[in-house]
Amino acid sequence: MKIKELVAKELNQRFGQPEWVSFSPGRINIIGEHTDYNDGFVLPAAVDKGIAFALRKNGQDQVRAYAVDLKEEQTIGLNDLQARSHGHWVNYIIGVMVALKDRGVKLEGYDLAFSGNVPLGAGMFSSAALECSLAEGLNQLFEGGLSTWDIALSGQYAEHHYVGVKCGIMDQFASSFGKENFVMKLDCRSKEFEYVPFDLRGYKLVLCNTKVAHSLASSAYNTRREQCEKGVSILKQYDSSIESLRDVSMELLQAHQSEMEEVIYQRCAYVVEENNRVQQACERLVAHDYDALGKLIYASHEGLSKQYEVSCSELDFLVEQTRNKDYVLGARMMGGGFGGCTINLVEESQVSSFIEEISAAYEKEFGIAMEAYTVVIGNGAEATEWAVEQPNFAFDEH
Ligand code: GAF
Repeated sequence: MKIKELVAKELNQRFGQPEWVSFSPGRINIIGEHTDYNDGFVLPAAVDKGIAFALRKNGQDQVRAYAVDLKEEQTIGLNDLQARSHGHWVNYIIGVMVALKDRGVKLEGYDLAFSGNVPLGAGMFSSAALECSLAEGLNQLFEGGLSTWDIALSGQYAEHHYVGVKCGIMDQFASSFGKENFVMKLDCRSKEFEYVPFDLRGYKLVLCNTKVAHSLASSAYNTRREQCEKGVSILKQYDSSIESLRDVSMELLQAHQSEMEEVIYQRCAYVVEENNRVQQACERLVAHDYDALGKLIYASHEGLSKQYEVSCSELDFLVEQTRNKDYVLGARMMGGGFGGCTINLVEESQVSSFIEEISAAYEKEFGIAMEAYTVVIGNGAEATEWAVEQPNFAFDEH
């Protein structure tokens, strides 16, 4: 059963007929990691997998929320939008509701059921998909009139204040603005972006999921952000126009290397270089110069692993395994790090043997059955009125 039908059916069985069903996708990122919160550039795209919500008003002063995949129901009082214990899935729901209320959406009581087919913890950002799917669904259910940027920013608000990760905007942006067959080059400072045709001639992007998610991910993420800010505060003394690492050149950074701890210098150097790589990668993608694109992708991994130190042995192993395969042009860890996926640029005709070989090697090394996906680029967040979308949909088990 398709995911939208599944959540509609679950909502109907538990609470009643859905009014709106929303869907928002996970994302990939070709290059530009940890650049978004430094006001830099990113090159993400939405995928064809994500999170769906079915929603209906319930005329009560509470929200009844059902997590289909966890088989768990929670109740949220409309006047009790406090965060629950750290890591609880309900915090995503509460965070999005607070963000929408702050933007003037008049929320009433409602019921929801949600489910996902984006692999959890795979670094394809299921949490942004969840936030943006709910935000768009509630926006329609309560006629909030919010823009696509409002949806993305509401998701980011929930992440910052209710999940505890001071993330950039890349994931929620990609989940909201994604467009089939396009990647997006986003300037995270100006919020301007362009859709770049995604037409990999003879190549495919393949994700290899390590199936590990090391627990230090969110604390290390916030620490990296602070280290970048530290670098900026040092450099600002020499040039007051510097607001973020986006404004810093390698020359300036090198000139002041001795004034900062080595770790701060390495973090900053990675970000400055990665920003340059995004610009180059975008040009190489458009020019169908995949050899050069692949080299930039490998260089990104080097930086993430050695300078930014957000990789882990599983991700490094998967990247190393590609080095002697001449049909793989580039590979790197993707997303925040410490687990999740690698993204690989692979010759189309070799995709199956690539997956077979790398899975066997990974299992031998770590005893974990890796998962692989060939990337299909999809559209961003959307919501449809369910009765209109599915006039003849029969809830026969009700
Ligand atoms: C996570 C964050 F949510 C993004 O904002 C981004 O910083 C990414 O890590 C690293 O590029 O996905």
